[in-house]
Amino acid sequence: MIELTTSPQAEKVFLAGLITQDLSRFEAELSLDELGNLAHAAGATVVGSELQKRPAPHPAFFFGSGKAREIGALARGAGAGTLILDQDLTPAQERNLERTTRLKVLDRSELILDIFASRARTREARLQVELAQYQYLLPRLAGMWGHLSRTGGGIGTRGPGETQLETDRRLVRTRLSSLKKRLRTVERHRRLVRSRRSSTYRVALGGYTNVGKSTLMNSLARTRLPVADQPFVTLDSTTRKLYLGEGLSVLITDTIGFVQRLPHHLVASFHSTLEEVREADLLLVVADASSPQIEKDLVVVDETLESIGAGEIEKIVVLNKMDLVGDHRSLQAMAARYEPGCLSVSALRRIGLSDLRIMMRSRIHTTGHLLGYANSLQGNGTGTEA
Ligand SMILES: Nc1nc2c(ncn2[C@@H]2O[C@H](COP(=O)(O)OP(=O)(O)OP(=O)(O)O)[C@@H](O)[C@H]2O)c(=O)[nH]1
Ligand SMILES: [Mg+2]
Repeated sequence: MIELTTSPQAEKVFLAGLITQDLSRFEAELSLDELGNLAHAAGATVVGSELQKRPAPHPAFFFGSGKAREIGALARGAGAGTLILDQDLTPAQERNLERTTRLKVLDRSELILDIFASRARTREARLQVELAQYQYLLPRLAGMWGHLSRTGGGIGTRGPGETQLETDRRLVRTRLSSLKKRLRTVERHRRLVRSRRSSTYRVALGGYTNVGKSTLMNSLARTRLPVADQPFVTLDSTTRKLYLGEGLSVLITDTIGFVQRLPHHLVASFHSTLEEVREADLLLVVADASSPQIEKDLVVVDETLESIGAGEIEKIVVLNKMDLVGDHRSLQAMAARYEPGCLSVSALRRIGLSDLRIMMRSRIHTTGHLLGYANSLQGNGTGTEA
């Protein structure tokens, strides 16, 4: 287990969001709770929050301008130096809000990008996060320089600012194309490794973040992947051979989790990591059975899988953390909703794992021959590294 703690000088942040026609108060509150968890994962302390009811975001200020001033005063009064918005902002909204509230303003995408940047460990994950960050930055450069020339004001700021903007745009574009080139090399390597494994049946763990995917991988395949009660602990993919009994072995991959409104830049730049999911023959869609949000989370997972081209892959829904659910009837009712191909387990307490292996075997027997996986159906590996 890795330690992910908040530093004593944690940045104090205030959270804010909208209740709109598409988002009820209850949903907006749950979403704000999740934003709080994300802020905590980024090392911040949440000192307060506020929601405003509006049919749609104000095009210039996001909130009404009076409400924006009020939120600024509330946040500064609570000691916050940063305001984090639950929805995404246009570059103009972000700039106007910074001026009105006199706070540093971040939106949900920036916060998620920040967590990814601090957690990325492998070369591939770092390249992918950097690519997403620069893509996010590019349309905002103009505002940054406009902002500087306004605040700096006076002689000598505007001209150099604009020249600098062109220079910066060029630098960012050059960096973007170099990152894309380096990622293509990593992707080629990954494809090569995958093509060597192409005769073996592939299973991928997918699901919302923090539901226990890596814990399940560790329990099934005897890996020692980092696990923590934090979102986005896993940002890479790890593949191992897994023996399922009765002469069947498969490759199993643990990878990145999803969250609602995952920034599209991130989904696009994590293309090669997510390819491990897209190319799987079977997905174990892991869900947290103890979460009050389970149904909504599963909808987000389905939508994300669809958006990355993995919507049609065979699935088993794994209701994890069953040890935290006291009411077994509600668990059975939940499992019945996702039948056929759903079962309850506890990855941590190793409950239900044999049933999961049996269910996987039966799926592979139904589809593996059709897919021509001779190795899977004859292998006898023992969970060693692939
Ligand atoms: N009680 C209980 N806790 C569990 C179980 N499985 C996982 N956890 C806990 O849930 C938290 C998240 O587990 P991870 O395995 O890191 O979850 P993940 O889905 O890989 O999360 P990310 O990689 O961050 O997306 C950790 O604190 C685990 O100890 C379970 O069956 N029961
Ligand atoms: Mg994980």
